[in-house]
Amino acid sequence: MKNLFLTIILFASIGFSCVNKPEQTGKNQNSKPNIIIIYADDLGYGDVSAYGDGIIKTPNIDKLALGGMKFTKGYASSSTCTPSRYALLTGTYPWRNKRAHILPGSAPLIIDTARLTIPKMLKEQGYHTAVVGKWHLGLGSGNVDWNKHISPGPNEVGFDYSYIMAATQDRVPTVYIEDGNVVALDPDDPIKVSYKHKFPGEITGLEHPELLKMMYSHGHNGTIVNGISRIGHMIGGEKARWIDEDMSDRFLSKAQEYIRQHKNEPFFLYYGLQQPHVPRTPNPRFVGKSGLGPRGDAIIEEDWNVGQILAALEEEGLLENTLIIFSSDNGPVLDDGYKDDAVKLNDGHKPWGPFRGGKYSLFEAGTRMPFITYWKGHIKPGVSDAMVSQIDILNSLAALTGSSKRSGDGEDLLDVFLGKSDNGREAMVFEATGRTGYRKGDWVMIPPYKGAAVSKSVNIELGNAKEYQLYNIKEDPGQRIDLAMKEPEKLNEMIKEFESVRGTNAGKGVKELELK
Ligand code: NG6
Ligand code: CA
Repeated sequence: MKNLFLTIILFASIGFSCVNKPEQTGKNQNSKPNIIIIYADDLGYGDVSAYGDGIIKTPNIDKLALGGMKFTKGYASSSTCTPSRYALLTGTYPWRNKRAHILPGSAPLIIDTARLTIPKMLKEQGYHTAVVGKWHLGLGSGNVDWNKHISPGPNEVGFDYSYIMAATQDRVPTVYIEDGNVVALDPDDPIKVSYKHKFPGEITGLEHPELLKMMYSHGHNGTIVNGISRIGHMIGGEKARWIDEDMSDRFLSKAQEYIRQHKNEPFFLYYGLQQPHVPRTPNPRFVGKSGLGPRGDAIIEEDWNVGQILAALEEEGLLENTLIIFSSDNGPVLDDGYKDDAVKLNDGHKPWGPFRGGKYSLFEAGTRMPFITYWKGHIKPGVSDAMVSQIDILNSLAALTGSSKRSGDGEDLLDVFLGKSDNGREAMVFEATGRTGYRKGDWVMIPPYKGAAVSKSVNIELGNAKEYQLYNIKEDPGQRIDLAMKEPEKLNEMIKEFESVRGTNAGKGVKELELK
C-alpha cells in the first residue's frame, strides 16, 4: 500500500515537472531573476500608505505596492518575530518547532542545519545568498563565546554572506556580526552576555535611570548601551557596540554593497529592516519628519531605505531582473517597552488598519501584513485578494527557479505571487505567543485560551476568551461580531479541520502571554 502511494506521488511529481518545464524555461530564459525579500519589523497593515487610511506617508513602499501586486490578504505565520521568521525561511508552521518563540539574544540557533530553507534551496539553483539586518533565530549551540567564531548561524543554514544583529535592537549583544564574527571586536575587551545575571561593573537602566536618553516603560532595564537600556546583560566589546541612530544606514550600505558586488550572478538577499521595532531611534535626518514621534519617524526612515534599495537596483540596471517581496514579521504595537510617546503622538494614525488587535494578538492585526510582490516588466500592477502566507514563499520560489525541492506546510503559489492567478491558499493555522487559531476563506476561529483579554503592558487585545470565537472577516474585518453561537455548524467544521492539522490539544493548556 505504502509503495503504491509512493509510486503515485512519484508519477504525480514527474507529471508536474513535465507540465511546468516549458513555462519555467520561458520564465528564466535570460538568467534566473535576483530575489530580494525586504522584511520589516512590527510594521502594521495600516502603516503603509498604499494600504490604508493611516497618516504616515510611505512613498517608496507605495511604489512597490502600486507598481506590483498588492496583496490585501497576505499573512505572517505568527504575531511575533522569531516564529514568523522561522516560518518564512523554512516554509514550515512555527508551532511545529517548540523553540520558535521570542528568543533571547543568547539563544542557540533554532533552524536545524539539515532543514531546507529558502537560501539553501536557491543556492542549489545557482544563487549567491545573503542576509543583512535582523536575524533573531538564535546563534551557536548554547553558551556562545562571542569572542570566537560564532557557529552555527545564518551561514550554516544557507546564507553565503551574513551581516546581522543577533536578536533585536532592544536585546544584547548590541553588536553587528559578519559571517559569524563580531565586527570591530577588540580582543583586549572581550564580550560577555547573560540573560540570567548582571555582571560586576555593568551599568544598568534599573540602577541608573538618570543615564538614559530614552526611559523604559516595561522590561528593558538591563545593560545601558548608547544611552538606552536593553533586555539582558552585557559587558565588554565597547568599541564593537552599535550606535542605534546609525543602524539603518549601516544595514542599508551593506545591502547595497551586496547588490553591487553580486550583480553579475543571480543573488538572493534577505534584508531584515529593524524598524519600527523598539527602541525607535531614527537617524537625526528623519527626526520630526512624521509628526508622530519616533515610531512614525522610524517608518519614514524605513521607507526611505526601501527607496534606496530600488535606486541601487535601478543604477545597476537590475530592476527588471529582480523580484522583490515586501512584508512584515508581525502586527503593530505602540508602547512596546520604551517611553517614546508612540501612544500620545499617534494622533489618528491606524497602524492596524481596519483590523482588531496587533502584535502578540490572535486577532487579525497580529498577522495580516502589508504583502507586496514587485518585478518590473514581469508582474502587472494590480491588487490581489487571494489569501497568501509567508510560508508559501519557499515553495513558490522553488517553482520559479526550477527547483524540485518543496518544504513543509507551504504551497506553491507562484502564479498568485506573479499576479497570474487569484487562486490563493484556502486555509491556514496562525500563531500568537504559543496559541494558535484557524483561518479558512472568510472565516476565523479562535479557540478558548486563558489569560488576559487585553495585555496591560502593551494595551493590545490578545484574543483570549473562555469560549470559542468565530468571525467572518469579510463582513466584519474588525472582528466585533462573534458568530460562534449563531453558526455552530461552521464552528464545528472549523474546529475539526483545525484539529486535524494542529492536533486535538491545540486549544488547551497553552501558556499565557509572557512578555519576557
Ligand atoms: C518582548 C519585549 C518587546 C519586544 C518583543 C520581541 C519586554 C517587556 N517586551 O518580550 O519589547 O522586544 O519581546 O519583539 O521585554 S519581536 O518583534 O522581536 O517579536
Ligand atoms: Ca517583530
